[in-house]
Amino acid sequence: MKKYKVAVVGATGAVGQEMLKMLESRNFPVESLRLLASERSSGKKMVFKGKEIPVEVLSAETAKGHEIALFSAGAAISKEYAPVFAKNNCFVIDNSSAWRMEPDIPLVVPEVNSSALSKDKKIIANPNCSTIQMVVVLKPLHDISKIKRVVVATYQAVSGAGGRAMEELNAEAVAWAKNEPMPKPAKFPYQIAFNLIPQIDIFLENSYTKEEIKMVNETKKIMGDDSIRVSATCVRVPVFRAHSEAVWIETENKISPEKAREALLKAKGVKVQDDPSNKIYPMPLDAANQQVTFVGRIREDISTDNGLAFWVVSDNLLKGAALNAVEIAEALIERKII
Ligand code: 25A
Ligand code: L14
Repeated sequence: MKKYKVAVVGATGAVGQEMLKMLESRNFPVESLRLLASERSSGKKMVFKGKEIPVEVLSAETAKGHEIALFSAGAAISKEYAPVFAKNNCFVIDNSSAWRMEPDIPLVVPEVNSSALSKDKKIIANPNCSTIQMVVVLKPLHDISKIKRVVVATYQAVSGAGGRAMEELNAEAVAWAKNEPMPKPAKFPYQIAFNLIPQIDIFLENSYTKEEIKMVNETKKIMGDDSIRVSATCVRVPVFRAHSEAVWIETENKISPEKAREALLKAKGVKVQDDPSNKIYPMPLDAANQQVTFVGRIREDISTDNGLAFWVVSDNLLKGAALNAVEIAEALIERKII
């Protein structure tokens, strides 16, 4: 089997570290691996398959000689460097929001739309974490009967905002336990420990946040259906890993909870955890570090005719980011694109 020259850009970040773990645990065919980050990380070493690899500084020079690059260094870095890698004949799988809504850039969740990948599309966007875990559950239902409307409330873990955000929750919890003064929030606008913050990313003119509008636009693009109406409320919760979502959908024809469960039991990347009488339902503590998306609490939405309600939980750093990126790379190989 052919092996590939792989680079990870933003390797030291919360998502970058998971990218390394996914490449290793899924036995991705790696010929060589280069780790790139900002100057802050230069000189650090990271371990891949038992070997230490030095972290190098991202530059026009280190952007050469790769076949697949996984990016998670924020939108500004992606805007600047993804085209440089692509020009060097490298497929870029980009975790930031920089390219997602560009019409010519595929936005891919392999379970849903790996057919969007092609040889001439060197930059590929990895969707927003909350969108990814929602669409892997929506797609099998959409295939039974067209989804007309989605209402979703998210409960998003702090790791979505990066490594320093995890440190912030930890420091606040420690200060609380020791009865010490709360450190001043830095990554979040308010204390997140023992609190909820109904704002992720900036507010837009229509009073939704940018995160909420990403869910609206990206869902339509990935599902290939502009007519799906989506409304989201995104909330930060004091959880380290795994986003949760309460989802309500309306379909063209009625889908019974039994039929939905049956379809989801067969769906790739999805695990049904739905046995209320035994208190079985998905929770972030159980979903952390798992490579599937969990769905439970599947029931009829009694407030409308053709409605379903359910609860979706997945590790935002894995299926929401690093795992989906590596799965896109695997799909490129499977489809003989690379
Ligand atoms: O623009 P976006 O798309 O909204 O993304 C913004 C941020 O969100 C995270 C990621 O943060 C990103 O920077 N992110 C993006 N997509 C995500 C997703 N789907 C996502 N998080 C979750 N899900 P992060 O902290 O996880 O990772 C940052 C990584 O990017 C590298 N980087 C930053 N600037 C770079 C760069 N690489 C190359 N060139 C640049 N100019 C960054 O490397 C990290 O790998 P680093 O060397 O800057 O950081 C190494 C260590 O230093 C800590 N640190 C970072 N900033 C500071 C800091 N420590 C002190 N002070 C700082 N100001 C990091 O925690 C890391 O451990
Ligand atoms: O668009 O802060 O991929 O939880 C993912 C993490 C947006 C912010 C994205 C978070 C980011 C989100």
